[in-house]
Amino acid sequence: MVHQLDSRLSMAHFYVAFAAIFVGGLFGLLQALVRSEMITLPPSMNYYQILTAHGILMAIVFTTFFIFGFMYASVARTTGSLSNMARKSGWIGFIIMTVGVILTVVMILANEATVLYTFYAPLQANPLFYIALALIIIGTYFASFAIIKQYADWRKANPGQRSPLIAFMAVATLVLWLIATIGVVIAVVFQFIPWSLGWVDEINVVLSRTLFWYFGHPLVYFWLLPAYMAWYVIVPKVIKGKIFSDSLARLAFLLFILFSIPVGFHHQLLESGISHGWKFLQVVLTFAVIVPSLMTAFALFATFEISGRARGGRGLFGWFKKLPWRDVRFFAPFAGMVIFIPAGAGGIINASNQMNQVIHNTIWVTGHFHLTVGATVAITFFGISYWLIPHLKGRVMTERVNDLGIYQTVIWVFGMLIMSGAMHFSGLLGNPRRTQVTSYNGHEVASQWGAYEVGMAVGGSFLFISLILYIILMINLSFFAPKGNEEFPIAEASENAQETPKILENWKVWIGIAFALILFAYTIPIMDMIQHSPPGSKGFKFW
Ligand code: HEM
Ligand SMILES: [Cu+2]
Repeated sequence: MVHQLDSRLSMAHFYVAFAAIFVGGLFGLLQALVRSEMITLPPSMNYYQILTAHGILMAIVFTTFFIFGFMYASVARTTGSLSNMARKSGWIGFIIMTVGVILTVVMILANEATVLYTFYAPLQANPLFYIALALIIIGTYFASFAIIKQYADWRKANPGQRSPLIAFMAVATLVLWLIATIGVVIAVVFQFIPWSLGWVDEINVVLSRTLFWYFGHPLVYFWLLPAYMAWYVIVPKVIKGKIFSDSLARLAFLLFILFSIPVGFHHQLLESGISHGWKFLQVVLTFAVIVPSLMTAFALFATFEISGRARGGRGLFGWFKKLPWRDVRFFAPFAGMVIFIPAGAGGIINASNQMNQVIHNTIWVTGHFHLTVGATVAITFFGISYWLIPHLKGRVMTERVNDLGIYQTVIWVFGMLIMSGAMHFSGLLGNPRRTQVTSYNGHEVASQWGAYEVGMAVGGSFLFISLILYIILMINLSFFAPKGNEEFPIAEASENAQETPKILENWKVWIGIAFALILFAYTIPIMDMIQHSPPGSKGFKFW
């Protein structure tokens, strides 16, 4: 059980996450309808304004709040209830993050910050927008402290013992987050805030974008790793199996830290001011991430096969049928895993220098991240919330909610396949992303995009229907479901696996290697950007 005081902390995060995904989803639907010319926005609303709000509410607010809610619960479940200090730090973090979110949204709705969620210079927002973003990040530092402190206390109290896997994974995810946010904090504090306040006239654009992507790429692993926590530790228990290998799981997480940070240039392949050699190095490091990804796929399918065979599945694939397909706790994360296969393949295309030239800044890219974060991560989070919310609220997920949850997942998958498929195909035909009107006066090339944009609107409508169902079910599970005990499933490591080597918990070694790789990949290009920078840019407001 998770202690009641810790449940409250988790639930506070979930409420914000649910509100964010609902409002953000509504904006997403509006965007899809506008692009397909089914509606026009009222004059008080600007397309790029809601696009900014959608990006931030979905990619930053929903994910971050859900992740911390899940991490607090996981750590409290496996290391015991949070210490007073950790819990206090968690609440301080929650309050700072929430104030940051409210201020961000207010600035966007006031049309003072229509700079999209990447807030690329030289677009310039109101200083309060950047200050609000800084608050969100500072809040996460209190939250990270709470979780890392709890883990450190556990290790002190249990010397020589292997820490609970899910707590280790939470800490690994936060190590990644803490290293990654250094980049965006430097950009916001030393570049954007002084520039937007008028203390300096100009901003070094390429440096600001580099610092953004130093953060922006590992950010995607900050979303993904909590989904992996569920895949590695929770799903095996749901299917009554064991964790295939504790050490493999730990090693995979550590490799994600190493290989996800020094690769931000793969988002800047078409950007001047960075020489080809350094872009090439980072692209090579990008592909290294395939290693822990395949390790994960291997370990998960091994668990599925062993568990399916234990239930009497025979033959090459007979075990597959024996998996608990009617259990949303398994079905949703499994759907996420399957979608991750084409999503990951698309990512390999994006990261490849020449192929990137074809899809760069087209809506293919948007299709890609709706498959990865919008489908894989979001669906896994849905799957988690079906059992975690009732567990935290002392209620049970009824069979009816389970079945409706499966429908909700299926509608989301269906909507995402349509919307994201349309985005991928029309992107290949050159359809730009982040563009309100794409008919270009009926130009021949643009006329091919119309049908796909209708597809995007249809897919987006399914997504929104799924979202309404999800919110209803979450309200039910939080406040109305029958009282009782819902299981928080945590699997054990297989007894056949080998002892986990001690080095895997030696953080100094791994953080040291991570910094060495980062210095290797970034020092010279960043010195270059500072020494040979072109004249800086003043701020622009196009809205
Ligand atoms: C109801 C479900 C959703 C719908 C209908 C939807 C729709 C859209 C559309 C049409 C765009 C492209 C707009 C353009 O480039 O002109 C977009 C962008 C985006 N979406 Fe979604 N989306 C949904 C869910 C999500 C989820 C779950 C996430 C992440 C957790 C997400 C993250 C993003 C991001 C980061 C952008 C890019 C914003 C930008 O370019 O600044 N979306 N969405
Ligand atoms: Cu990336």
